[in-house]
Amino acid sequence: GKSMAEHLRFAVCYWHTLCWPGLDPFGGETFLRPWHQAGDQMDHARRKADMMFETLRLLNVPFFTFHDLDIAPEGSSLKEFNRNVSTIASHLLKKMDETGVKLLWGTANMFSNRRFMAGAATNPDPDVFAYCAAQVKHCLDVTKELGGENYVMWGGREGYETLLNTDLKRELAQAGRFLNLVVDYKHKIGFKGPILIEPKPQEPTKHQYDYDVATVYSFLKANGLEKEVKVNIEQNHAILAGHTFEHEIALASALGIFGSIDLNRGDYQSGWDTDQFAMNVPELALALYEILKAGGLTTGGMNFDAKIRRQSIDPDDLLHAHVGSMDACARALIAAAKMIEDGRLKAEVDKRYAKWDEPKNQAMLHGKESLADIAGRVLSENIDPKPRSGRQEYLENLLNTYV
Ligand code: 3MF
Ligand code: MG
Ligand code: MG
Repeated sequence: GKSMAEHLRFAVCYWHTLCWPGLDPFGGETFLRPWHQAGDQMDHARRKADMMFETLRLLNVPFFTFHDLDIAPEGSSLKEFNRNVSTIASHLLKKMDETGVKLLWGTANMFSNRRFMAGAATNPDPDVFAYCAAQVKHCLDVTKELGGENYVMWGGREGYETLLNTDLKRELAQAGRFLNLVVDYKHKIGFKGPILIEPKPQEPTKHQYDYDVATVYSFLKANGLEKEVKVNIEQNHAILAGHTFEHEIALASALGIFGSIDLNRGDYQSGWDTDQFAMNVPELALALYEILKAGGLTTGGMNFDAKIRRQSIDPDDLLHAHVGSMDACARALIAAAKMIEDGRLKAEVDKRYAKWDEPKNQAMLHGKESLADIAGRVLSENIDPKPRSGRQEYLENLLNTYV
């Protein structure tokens, strides 16, 4: 059937691949590309676009992703920025037609400019809220024009540093109104792909509102959007929230909001966007097992939201990084497929819950019995639960035979 790349729907991201020059909080750029230097900004933006397509060709990757600010210079007004974004978008569209490469998703950068320092849609200043509405409108228009299969929103500045200056209830209401406006507009222009919120805790604000999948789901529910909006799950963000990557995927799937993946890796030093390329096969196998159980990647994909390290001045490392991570994903996909086909994992789970299939337990589960009825039955039937094996070491050992 399908090739690995078709199953995994890999995407190269604009921001780490082409825009990031190797900064960290202690030092400046370590590798300057031509477009990081002085010169005509629109010329640089065109060269950057061409370099994106050259990278995609070398890697044979079917999708790319971008922020509006990655593809075009800001200029000195929103009018000029919109014009720049549209001009580069036409250039991208031409390249897409020539190569067959597609856009996995677009997104608006509402976190880099200092105007967003106290929030984007959750800013105490309504002018910032309005500005964000205008910026997202244009980015969604352009994403549609380019045939984007999703539209992503990461609330990079949607959070607070201290509650002492923050009206949390008001800010959450602003976020809800904003998302409803975006969803309404998406329907108005007939954008077919899902809107995806990307949860992340802890950075850059001290408390991010879209902390993790569970928090985003409760926010969607509170705003009546749980059928409209899905999530883009990032490996490093899951780890930063104290979860595992596979937990966030499994939870999103259980809640019916699993959308797409930003792939990278954090470690025990997670934070400040370390975003290493994911190369750990057993870890990826656990994630892909959950993705396969969730029905695979349909509109979503695997976007390499990962950066090469500051010392990787030679652009070859960018290719090695992507190839290495794709290879790890391919090996992990084979392992995950074996985990499913073999059937032993599922059999253990089925066995563990089998007692629920008994009619009296089905009745208890589906509301035919009251709490007092159940209590009466426990006493009259002398129900006395005994410890049962969870088979955990057996399963963890089994896992090692697949990878
Ligand atoms: C931050 C991120 C972001 C998002 C991006 C698109 C800059 O940790 O992961 O990357 O992925 O804004 O949603
Ligand atoms: Mg991301
Ligand atoms: Mg990230």
